[in-house]
Amino acid sequence: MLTRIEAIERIVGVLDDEIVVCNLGFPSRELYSIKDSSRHFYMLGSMGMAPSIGLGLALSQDRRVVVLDGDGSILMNLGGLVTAAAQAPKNLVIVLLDNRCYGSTGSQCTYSDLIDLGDVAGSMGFNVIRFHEEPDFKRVLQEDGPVFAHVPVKPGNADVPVIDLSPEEIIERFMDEVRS
Ligand SMILES: Cc1ncc(C[n+]2csc(CCOP(=O)(O)OP(=O)(O)O)c2C)c(N)n1
Ligand SMILES: [Mg+2]
Repeated sequence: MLTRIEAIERIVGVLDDEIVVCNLGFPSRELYSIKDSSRHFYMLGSMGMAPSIGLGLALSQDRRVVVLDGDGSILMNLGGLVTAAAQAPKNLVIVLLDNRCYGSTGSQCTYSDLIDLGDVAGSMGFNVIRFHEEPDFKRVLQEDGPVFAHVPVKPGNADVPVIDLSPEEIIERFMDEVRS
């Protein structure tokens, strides 16, 4: 099984001009340390909102939107996922980096241990792609959306620094990118 940063590295390796909305905490720090881009929106503070922001972006422009989310955050706003499934934009890809815990705050267990979030997303109408060992992210980007890629990852965070951009810098350059 990959660590979260290894999975993010592989995703970044296949991205072209997709827009990325990334879960808060270590996932965003890890993405930032692998590669920074004006195409990246690093969530700050709010768990559960990345798919909702991704949905709005997918509905309002044509580029593919890749949401990198965590199990704890997905569970905090399952309603946002239902709305995304019901709106069903073809250009929306949600990648669940499932470490079965709140990894960024000390790896306390989530209920992802008890329920299968791939099954939950499938019952909502997502095109679910499941991975176990080596994820094929090229395939994830080729499928019709809305896609829900379930990627199990090991608990633990990489030793990466905090993001040295202000919230204003993150949103302003991101919105310039999206409008262009
Ligand atoms: C509403 C809310 N509750 C708690 C927190 C504190 N918090 C920040 S990140 C995080 C864990 C997120 O877990 P998950 O989405 O599974 O991502 P992981 O770090 O495991 O990749 C928590 C509990 C928060 N930011 N917002
Ligand atoms: Mg998690």
